[in-house]
Amino acid sequence: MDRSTVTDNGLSASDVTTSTSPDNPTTPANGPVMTPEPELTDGFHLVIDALKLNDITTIYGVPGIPITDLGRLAQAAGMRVISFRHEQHAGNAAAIAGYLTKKPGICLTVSAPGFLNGLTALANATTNCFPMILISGSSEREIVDLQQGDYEEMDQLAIAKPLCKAAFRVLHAADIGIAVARAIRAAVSGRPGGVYLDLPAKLFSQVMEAEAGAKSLVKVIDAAPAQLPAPSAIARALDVLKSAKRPLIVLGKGAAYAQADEAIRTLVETSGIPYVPMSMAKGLLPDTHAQSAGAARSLVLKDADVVLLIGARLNWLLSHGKGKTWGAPGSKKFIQIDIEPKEMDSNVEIVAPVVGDIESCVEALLKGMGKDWAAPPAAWTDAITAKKEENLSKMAGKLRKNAAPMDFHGALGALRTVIKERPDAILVNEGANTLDLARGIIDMYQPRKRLDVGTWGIMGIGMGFAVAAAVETGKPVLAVEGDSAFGFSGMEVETICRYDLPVCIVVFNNNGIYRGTDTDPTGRDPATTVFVKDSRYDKMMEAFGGVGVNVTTPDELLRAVNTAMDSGKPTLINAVIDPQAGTESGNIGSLNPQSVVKKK
Ligand code: ADP
Ligand code: TPW
Ligand code: MG
Repeated sequence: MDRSTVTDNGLSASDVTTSTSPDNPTTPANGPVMTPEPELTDGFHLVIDALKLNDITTIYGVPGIPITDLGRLAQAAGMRVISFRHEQHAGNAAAIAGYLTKKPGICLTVSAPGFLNGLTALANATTNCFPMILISGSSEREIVDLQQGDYEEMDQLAIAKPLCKAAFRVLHAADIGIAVARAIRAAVSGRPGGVYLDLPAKLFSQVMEAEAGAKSLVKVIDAAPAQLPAPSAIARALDVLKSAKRPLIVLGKGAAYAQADEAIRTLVETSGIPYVPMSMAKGLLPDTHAQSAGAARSLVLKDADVVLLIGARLNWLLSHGKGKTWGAPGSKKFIQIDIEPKEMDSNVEIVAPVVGDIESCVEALLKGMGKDWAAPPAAWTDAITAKKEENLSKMAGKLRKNAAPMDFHGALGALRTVIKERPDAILVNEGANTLDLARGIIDMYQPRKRLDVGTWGIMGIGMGFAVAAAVETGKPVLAVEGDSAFGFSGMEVETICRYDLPVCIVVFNNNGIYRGTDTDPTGRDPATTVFVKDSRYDKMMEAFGGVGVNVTTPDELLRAVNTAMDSGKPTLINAVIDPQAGTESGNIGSLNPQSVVKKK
């Protein structure tokens, strides 16, 4: 029997609920008056009650010892419990749920191997500033600490610590309430990120009086308090911005996360400053906005003299704020809005650091700008518009090609139309060419609708993100996946079918990683980057009762996606892409070291 179903006193967990049974006799028919039995609760129920008290209503996870009953009881208590086939995808779902809702997403795993499977997602969430809590069962402390070989023995707390913002272990049922509260606050306050909560098996069956249990719970007050910028920091930032001849705003996913959509739009429009969105900030303002310089990105990064970063780090995705991308050395002044003070001067000097939450900072800037803020010089904005038009018309021709086999542009041209017509759909995107080209080609129109591989460029987020996007928002999801990228989480198509989610997956099937044309020089094996030729990923979806479609032209692709999205049925479209069409590493070939040594 699953150890988790039996409590210390031998009752099954459901017997010791916070039952208010009316037939709990206080006065036996003939006998002395007895004090009523106190109602009991246990660790299982306290965890669930603590989450619910804090308005957390969904758990993503994989069941097993010691958390099987936790999932069952959570479901019985009205929570949504989404069971995955692998913890990494449950973790990715929790992370992106956190990003979409500003409440920590919950991932629930079993001890050691399940925990480790979830850890990649926890680390990725922390790296991307997504709030999530990985709750993992663990084995008995006494045995683990003496390394006596318990079932799934592992010192999970120590392993999780360097990969998250905070890590806590709970040993007493009476501490569950405060531990959950701390975990929530740690995940969402300041810079959001991953938190680990270690719950040893014994904790779940610890019993205490229900009344004391209820009192031990904590509803977090103001989990992510506003952090106001100093007025002097705002004045300094405005001075620098005012001096600019060629100003630029860079919007990052921190800005999208902040849900300060109106304030950000007003700042952009009041200032008249052109902006570029980072990948997941696309749609914060519609990509078709007149001030979007996305299609002239190289030009604006190189030529801008003052750059206002809003929730975007100067990491590799922005070439660390220096080098060729950013033009002549010393030609830039950076203003940075971020909630994390340590982010300032991470790569280059920040002449005007503005530390605070984005909404407060943007509102303070707006107030300081007043009504008479002068728009940037027309020479600057006109040059950007001209470059944009040139680049967009160059691209337009490529997008209309209705050839078979498809190239990336032809196929993405069709998907661009889909999102234009269905701007509230959520786009999940991973791969190399499939990612980089989709990011450039598919315009986004609404905030937080583009979810992708983020700061690490991690493959495998696809199905986890797609599930959570559908569950959390109820909107249709379009997952645009390289064939390699899809393989990392492909088994979760069963999960998508099981929960009957409105997810349409398009696999860009070019027979491999980057291209499908490599060969093993020795002629023995397949090349390291290629897959089975002409695979039919659509059959995977059919295996679980979903709809599978094979398409070879952009027109067919467009029709198939529209049908899928109208029906809301789980669908996988195998889009046959020319195996020669891609380039090594997509747009980041420059980061890919290649051997220059020729062996004889
Ligand atoms: P991108 O990859 O889109 O460039 P990053 O993940 O590099 O974005 O940067 C996001 C930044 O946003 C992080 O430095 C994070 O501290 C910051 N951030 C997240 N939420 C907020 C918020 N509410 N207020 C201010 N800064 C935030
Ligand atoms: C967890 C390395 C980056 S992109 C990619 C891999 C394996 C797949 C690219 O092929 P795909 O796309 O998806 O078919 P396309 O259109 O170019 O053919 N493991 C992890 N993360 C990363 N980033 C890798 C490996 C990688
Ligand atoms: Mg591929």
